[in-house]
Amino acid sequence: MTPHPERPHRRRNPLTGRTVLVSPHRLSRPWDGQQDDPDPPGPSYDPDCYLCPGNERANGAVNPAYNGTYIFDNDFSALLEEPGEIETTDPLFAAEPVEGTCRVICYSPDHSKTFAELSRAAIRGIIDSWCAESAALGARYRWVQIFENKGAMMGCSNPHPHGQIWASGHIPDEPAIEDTHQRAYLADHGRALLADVAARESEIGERIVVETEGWIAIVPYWASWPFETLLLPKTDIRRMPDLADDARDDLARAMKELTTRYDNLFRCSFPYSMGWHGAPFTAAEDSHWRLHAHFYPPLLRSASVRKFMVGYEMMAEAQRDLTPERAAQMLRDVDGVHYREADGG
Ligand code: H2U
Ligand code: ZN
Repeated sequence: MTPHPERPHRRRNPLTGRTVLVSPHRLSRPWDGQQDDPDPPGPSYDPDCYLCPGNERANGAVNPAYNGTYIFDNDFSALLEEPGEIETTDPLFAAEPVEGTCRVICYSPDHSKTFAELSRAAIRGIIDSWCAESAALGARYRWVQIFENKGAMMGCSNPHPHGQIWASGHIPDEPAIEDTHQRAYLADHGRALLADVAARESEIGERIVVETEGWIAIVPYWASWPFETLLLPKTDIRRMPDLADDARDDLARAMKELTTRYDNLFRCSFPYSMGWHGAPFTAAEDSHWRLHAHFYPPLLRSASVRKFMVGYEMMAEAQRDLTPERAAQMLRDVDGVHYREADGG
């Protein structure tokens, strides 16, 4: 299943049609295991944090004394509910109006916790909030983008565990590209693309990072980031609000294990951008869709040594040295218990 494991080759991403150049021969020796010292845990409450319970935000609003998750409208929303008037058909300077709304979701009142350190029940609470928000926003907008920027390296403004939800009347570029490719795959093969991916990867095994009864997380065959993963349901689930009670519990288990393995790899709060893609909230046919999450972590060799997507990646196509198979193996080899829990912290 691994083409020319020691020779440069190109792999195609069937979700996007993009290509990654894999150059395994450049990794002549395995990584030497050097690790940075883990950061000490921060305080559970930070009086200067704009997400902690009871604190004032940048626009003067005060957060309630919340438990579990807390969701509010982004004080600096990138999308506005009223579409503008702009419309131009100029082929060089095209623009169109947009409408939407942006929300912020605090995962926990505890400022010091990373996603992986939250209890399974707390993660289940986040999943319930994601489902409720997608259902409510999906009734008004075609696309609901749930995502998280984690860590300063990914441009996250605050270590307090939180994510974002942006809903829009239009379907943005990335999901639009995935829509096209999933639709074409179903037309060509009679099966949903990601249903086939989940089934084949479960069978092959070498790219699996976490597998539960209903979910599978893999370093995809076509991953461009070193430790990129794709989290998929094994059954026909198309959108977040379709998740039944037991599938949510099982997802909480899978996400806790996946994020724990990430944190344990370099013994740090593993930075990443993650986000959910599911069928758009339109009346259109959507049997080609499967709900899934992408995790795009920037790290390569340690808590401080990152992969840069520059040069060849910007000018030509994505490139990696470490094979997805080896990355999956490294994530499988670390402990399933978070290092801070194991250290008694
Ligand atoms: P990050 O998840 O990338 O850190 O972004 C946090 C968001 O929180 C960001 O979109 C919003 C910013 O606009 N925010 C508020 O809504 N209120 C605040 O008081 C500060 C930050
Ligand atoms: Zn805080």
